[in-house]
Amino acid sequence: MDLITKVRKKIRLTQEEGEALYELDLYTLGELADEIRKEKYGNKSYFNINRHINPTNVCADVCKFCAYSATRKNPHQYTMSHEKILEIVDNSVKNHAKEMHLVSAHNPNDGVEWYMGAFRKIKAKYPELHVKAMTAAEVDFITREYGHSYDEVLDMMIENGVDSMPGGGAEIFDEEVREYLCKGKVTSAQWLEIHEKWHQRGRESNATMLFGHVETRAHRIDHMIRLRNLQDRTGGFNAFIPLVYQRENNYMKNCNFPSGQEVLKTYAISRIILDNIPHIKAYWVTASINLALIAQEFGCDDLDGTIEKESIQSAAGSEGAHGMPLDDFVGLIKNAGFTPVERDSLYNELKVY
Ligand code: V47
Repeated sequence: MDLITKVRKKIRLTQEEGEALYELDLYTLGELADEIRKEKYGNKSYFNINRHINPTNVCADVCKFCAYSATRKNPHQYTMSHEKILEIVDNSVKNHAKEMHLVSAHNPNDGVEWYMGAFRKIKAKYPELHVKAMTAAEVDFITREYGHSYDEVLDMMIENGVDSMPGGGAEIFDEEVREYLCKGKVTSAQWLEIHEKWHQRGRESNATMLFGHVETRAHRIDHMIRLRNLQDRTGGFNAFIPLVYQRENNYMKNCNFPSGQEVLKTYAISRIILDNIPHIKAYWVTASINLALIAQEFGCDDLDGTIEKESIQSAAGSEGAHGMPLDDFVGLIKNAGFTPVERDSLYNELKVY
C-alpha cells in the first residue's frame, strides 16, 4: 500500500515511513494533515488566556541553545521573590488570565521551598487558576540538587497546587544530539519516565520538541515515535509542541535553520505520526504569528495563548516578548479563516468568538 493511502486509512506509520513523509510535496502533506485536523476539530483554532512567568534565570545547567539562562557569575541574573510572583499573578488575573505557566531555570540557590511555595501561594489565593509548572528538566534538577526522588517531587507538586506539567526540556530525544545540545540535563529516558509517573497520578502534560538546529529529519521522527509509545501506555499528553529553534545570543551557530516549508512539513508530519496525541500546537512565539496561523492549515489546531510576557525564546530572538492582546489574537485567527475558541488548560472549550 502506498504511503498516502496508508495515511488516509489511518494505518500507523513506522520510523522509515515517517521519514518518507518529508519527501512528499508540501501541499500533499498539508492536505493529509488538514484532513485529520478537520475531522477532529473542524474549523476551530484553540488558544487560552494565559501568562508565562519565568521566576529565575539562574541556572546550574548549560544548554547550548539557551540564551535565557544566567550562570552564577552573570551580572544580569534575577530570582523573583514569592511576593513578586504573586504581584504578577494578581495583575494577570485582573487581565482575565486563567492559566499561570511557570518555567524556571535550574536554580541551585533557594531550595525546593522556593519552587513549591510559589505554587502553593498562587493556589491559595486563586484556587480556580490553573497552575502549569515544572518541566521534567526542573523535576530532574530538583532531585539531583536537593536529594529527592522523582516520586517525592511529583507528589510535592500535587500537594502544593500544580495542576499540569508543561512540555519543556524534551529538546531532541536522540542521545547523541542531546549530549551535544544539553549534556548533563535530564536524559531522554528520564524525561519520559517523569511524564509517565505524572500521568500515572492521573495528571496531564504536554510534550515539546526543539527542532531546526543540528538534528536530522530522522531524529524528529524518532522523537515523535518515542512520545507515541509512551502515550499508548498512559494517554496523558494533551498537546505536542514543535518549538522552532531561535538562534540569537547563544552558543550554537553551526545550525541547519529550517525554511518555512520545512517547519510546515514538520507540523504536518507530527499531526500524522502522533495519532494518539489530541492537539498539535503551533506555538506562535517560536513560529511567528503568521506562520503559526498558516500552520492551522497544516495539521495544527492550537496556538498557545496571549502569554503577556515571554522571556526564554525572546532572549534568543523571538518577537513574542510582550505576548499578544486578546482582541488582536482573536482578530488574527478570524482573518486567517478560523473560528477562535478559547479553551482552558485541559482543552475544555470556554468561549467561541
Ligand atoms: O524546553 C530554549 C525551549 C522550552 C530556545 O507545554 C528554546 O504548553 C527555541 O517548553 N529557541 C521551554 N526554543 C518552553 C516550553 C513551552 C513553551 C510553550 C508552551 C509549552 C507548553 C511549553 O523553551 C525549553 C526549550 O526547548 N527553548 N531556548 C531557543 N533558543
